[in-house]
Amino acid sequence: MQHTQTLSAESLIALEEKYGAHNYHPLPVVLERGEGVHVWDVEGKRYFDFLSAYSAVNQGHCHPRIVKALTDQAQKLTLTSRAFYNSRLGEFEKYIHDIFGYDKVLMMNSGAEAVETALKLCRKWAYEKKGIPEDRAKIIFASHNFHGRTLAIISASTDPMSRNGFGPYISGFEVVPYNDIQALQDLVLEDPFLAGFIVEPIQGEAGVVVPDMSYLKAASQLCKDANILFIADEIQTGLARTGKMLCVDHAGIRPDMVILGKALSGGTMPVSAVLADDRVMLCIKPGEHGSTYGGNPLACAVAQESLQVILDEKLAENAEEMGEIFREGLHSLVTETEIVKEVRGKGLLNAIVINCEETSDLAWNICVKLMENGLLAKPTHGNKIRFAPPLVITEEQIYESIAIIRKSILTFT
Ligand code: IF1
Repeated sequence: MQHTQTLSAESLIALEEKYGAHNYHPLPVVLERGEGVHVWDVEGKRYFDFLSAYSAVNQGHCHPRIVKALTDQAQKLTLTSRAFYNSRLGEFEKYIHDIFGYDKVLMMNSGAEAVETALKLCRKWAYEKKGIPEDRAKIIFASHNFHGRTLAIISASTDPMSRNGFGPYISGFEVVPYNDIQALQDLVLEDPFLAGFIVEPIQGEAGVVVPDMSYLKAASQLCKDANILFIADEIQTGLARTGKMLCVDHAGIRPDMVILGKALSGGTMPVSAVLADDRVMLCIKPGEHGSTYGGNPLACAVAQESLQVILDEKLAENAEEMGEIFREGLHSLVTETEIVKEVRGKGLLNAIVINCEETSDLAWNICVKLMENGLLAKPTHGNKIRFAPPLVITEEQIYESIAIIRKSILTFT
């Protein structure tokens, strides 16, 4: 039976308050429908979505081709487990091999699961191929990283919100300052048990921190010279978000492992993947890793169409072009008003740094004003507002969004 909306926003919020865990602090808006760059709340008000579910909706909300792939497959076969073969996985594995050029892929569900998979592959490779003594492998993370919320991943987090109160932590991780090649080199030269370096090519959660493009290339070379696996977490930056298919493409490097998630399914269902060559991927043998839903036929059907939409609609090129317009359109705020410190980003992964303490509620209040003016965005780490619309956004929509953002911010000066 068609679900007809009867409850008001207030009553729906009250239900979440009463019956749901309080692990988020959402903006006071209740969304009911999405299409392209727009979402509508339960009162029928339309918004530009400038979060894209943290870059999971790069192809736009409810993209018709992706929804069709979902519904067609859902009426045939959704899940078999990997106890048996299925008719979609092998075809998708070759498809993603042909796009990214890695020997193999290991399919998982959430981004954190794929990151955990990459960490396990890295340790296995260290013991079986690099010859590091059992249980001595170390993996390097960058400060202010965000790779998910599992106990292993938060054990390497430098963010008190993500980490505090969840000990004891998992050992075997080192942290170096992000975008500091000397610090990475010092560690690499002194520690013989290093197995890998996992890094976001642009740090999303930290507030869209774009490193020097020389950093990624130098870090990749350092790892190669020291026989350490370079692991790129492209869960948020990948799949055309920064103006290239992978963010590392801007630096012209080929990581030893690439981790994908979010927009891999166009925002329909959790699908993630780890890409690697045989020398790494085959270190995990049958029965040593897996998941009930990993590589299910529904996920493969959706992921294949989601990737094809990115290619067919040239979303990377559009992200590059619209991103330039977006930053250009907002740059003058830095000189026009005291409250904007910086406008930064790459492609359509951008952020505005608000000139206030991280504890201030100014960024939040600006986001409430943006919401009133018909645009949804969310602060990250207190004083940065991330702006990441679906990559299908048109030039006209970008200019309309710039006007809303300017108007909203200038009401605070
Ligand atoms: C939340 C942050 C963004 C990610 C990168 C792995 C994962 C994520 C680079 C894990 C997930 C999401 C998680 C969500 C909010 C959002 C987020 F604010 F948490 F940090 F985008 F920046 N690597 N990011 O960005 O993927 O397991 O969630 O599928 O946890 O609040 P996941």
